[in-house]
Amino acid sequence: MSNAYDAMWEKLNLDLEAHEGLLGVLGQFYGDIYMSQQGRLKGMEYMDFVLSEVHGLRIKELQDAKASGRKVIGTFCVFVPEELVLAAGGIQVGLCAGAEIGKTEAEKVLPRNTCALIKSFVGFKLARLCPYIESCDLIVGETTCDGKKKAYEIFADYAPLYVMEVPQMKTASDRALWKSEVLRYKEKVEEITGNKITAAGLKDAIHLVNERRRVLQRLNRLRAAVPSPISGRDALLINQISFYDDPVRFTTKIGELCNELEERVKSGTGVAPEGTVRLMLSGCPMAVPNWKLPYIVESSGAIIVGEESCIGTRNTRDLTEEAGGTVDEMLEALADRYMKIDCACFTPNTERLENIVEMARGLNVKGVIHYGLSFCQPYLMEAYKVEKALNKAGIPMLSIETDYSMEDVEQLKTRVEAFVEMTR
Ligand code: BJ8
Repeated sequence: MSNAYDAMWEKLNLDLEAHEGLLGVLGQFYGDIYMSQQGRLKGMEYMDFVLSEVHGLRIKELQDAKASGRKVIGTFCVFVPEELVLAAGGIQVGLCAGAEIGKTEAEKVLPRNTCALIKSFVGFKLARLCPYIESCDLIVGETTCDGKKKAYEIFADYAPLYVMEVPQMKTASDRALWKSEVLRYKEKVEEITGNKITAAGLKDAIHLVNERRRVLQRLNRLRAAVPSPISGRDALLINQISFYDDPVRFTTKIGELCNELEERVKSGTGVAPEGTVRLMLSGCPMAVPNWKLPYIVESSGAIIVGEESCIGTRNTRDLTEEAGGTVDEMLEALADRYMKIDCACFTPNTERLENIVEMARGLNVKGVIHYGLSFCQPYLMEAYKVEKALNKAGIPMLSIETDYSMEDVEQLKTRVEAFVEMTR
């Protein structure tokens, strides 16, 4: 079946047949998981539209921006400071890595026991399925987990890659290293875009990214109400879309959706039936279109009211200080803000344990589901300490280890249902 965007995708060297298959599966999956929900907010129509145009209109916007001289930079990790790209007139997109469609291709170059997220981004590139990757003038990797670090060495043979060094600890020398990496990246962004980052440009960019974080914080505060006015699936989708939609438009649209949520909270309208168990997710990021676990949880008598994840509060919790006037003051503020990220790649990582307990208490949840992707050593190992910290606070935790395949859905559902009953 031909599509209005075929010429654009062909120009981007996508495998058109396989890509059509991907869009077909995505559409069906979205219909089953999202459109089947009851009592959705009117504001979610925008998300439905963005998702339906995920490889169409948004890619066209990126191509038009490129034609006017702007550069597109892709990232895989919330450590890469978007503010620098925006300050230099570029566009940053998060490269999603939430589907297993390119797995066969990925396993030709990666060991099979690699996490699904890594296999996904390598697979998307090798199978020529992602118009975002193909639109990028630069892709930025980072030295977080060993899997990503080594996979980038292979990925670099196929795409223009730059790697930022992220420290593993949070001592003064780690902070100094990170600041020097922020500076090195600033120079790289200036070189790629051909634009010098000015104080005025950086100030605007910091404010813009903070505004997007603020609106997502507002969303989090509103969904914390009892009863929760929005499903966890919809809130996750909003967070996922925040990584690639235009930041100004996205912030406006989520502001409107929050107004609608406010009305629901005022009138005490919840999205789920009375007695639905409030749970929180914690762990590895869930990139588009990874909706497997949220769907299982929310069709097992529970509602997800928060995600302690990079596609969730880890990305929105901390704002960058906006008081700085010079480029250097603002770079210091950026370095400080990003060093607060409590990824499991850090050791020790006690802030994460504290943040999880505080979040679970604040959200008034009955339990936490810890989500670890198979072969993800940082999160799977840290789950032990997370469980200990939560149990000490009297909050039960269920640890799930899975990947992107659908083979274990029934088994997961049985475990989640038992956990939901236990917390009840
Ligand atoms: S700051 S969580 S986005 S690194 S799941 S690839 S850790 S083996 S994604 Fe992440 Fe940045 Fe940290 Fe956040 Fe490795 Fe684990 Fe795979 Fe992972």
